[in-house]
Amino acid sequence: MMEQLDYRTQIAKPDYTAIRPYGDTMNDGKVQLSFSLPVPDGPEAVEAARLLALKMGIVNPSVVHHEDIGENFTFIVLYGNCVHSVDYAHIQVPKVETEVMNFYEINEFIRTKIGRKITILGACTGTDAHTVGIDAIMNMKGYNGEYGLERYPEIQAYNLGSQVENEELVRKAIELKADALLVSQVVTQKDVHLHNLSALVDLLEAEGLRDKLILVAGGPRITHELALELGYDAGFGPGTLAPDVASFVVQEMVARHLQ
Ligand code: B12
Repeated sequence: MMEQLDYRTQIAKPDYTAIRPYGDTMNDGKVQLSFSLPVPDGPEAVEAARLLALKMGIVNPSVVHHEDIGENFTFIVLYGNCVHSVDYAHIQVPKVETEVMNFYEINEFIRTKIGRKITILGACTGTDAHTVGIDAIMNMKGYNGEYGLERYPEIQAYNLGSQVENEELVRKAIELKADALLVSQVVTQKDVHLHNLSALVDLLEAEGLRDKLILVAGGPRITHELALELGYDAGFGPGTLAPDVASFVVQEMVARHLQ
């Protein structure tokens, strides 16, 4: 039987109940993997990589690059065909559903629906020293064409920087009467982010503050689903811009009568 073709692209239509990676023909399962092995470079390293790929469900694995990266470690790049598929049609992912407004709409929303300036604190907490993510959201000059929250006339934005202890963040939240806390976690080694994010929720609950403010987590490995599980109101991942967060915060404040 002839495959069904999309008239614009002339590419066979995928079966959404069994999605596989796409290389150059539908369902070919083509993937590229890269990883390091703790063994010296050589034919044995290449064979080890090939055997591992087979165990991962990759058929016809072909190592296209291998390189000594020092101290008996080898960097590998291989291609192959993934034989597994997933049912895309039935995937449901929790996501932030609020409408994203622009800079002007957000300030107008605050003026008309909240009626006062709001206070937002941002910090990269615990031992995490990666400031670039939280700066992208907070900094006056902004990121990727969008002003950061410090630029918003209706928002008093305080960026506390990196390696901020949860206790210090809570102390500042009380002092500045924060409406929202934005917490950045980039390092996830040994699940340090999970412990740190949960500890903040516990502290806020102990202070009777948790329900009185909007709590948002963000970082490259943070999803909305994870944030909800940890007791946050929302989670934002890679590519987030200030209006995404600000839109959520102000609409959530109104929905929860926190004006
Ligand atoms: C720059 C960098 C550093 C710099 C940080 C400088 C600084 N002032 O920030 C320095 C050199 C200090 C550093 C140190 C380390 N780093 Co580093 N670093 C990076 C690097 C290359 C880029 C990170 C970055 O700036 N991204 C750009 C920003 C814009 O993206 P983002 O953080 O994802 O932010 C966006 C979203 O996630 C979201 N977002 C982020 N936070 C928040 C918060 C809120 C509330 C919201 C709404 C949204 C939001 O919005 C942002 C904009 O869209 C990454 C690798 C990579 N390519 O990502 C490694 C990386 C993050 N580092 C890593 C590691 C391991 C370390 C060290 C532990 C290394 C070491 N052994 O010493 C140390 C840790 C230091 C510490 N105590 O934290 C690992 C983390 C692995 C892991 N999963 O845990 C990475 C992934 C590198 C790697 N592949 O191994 N690092």
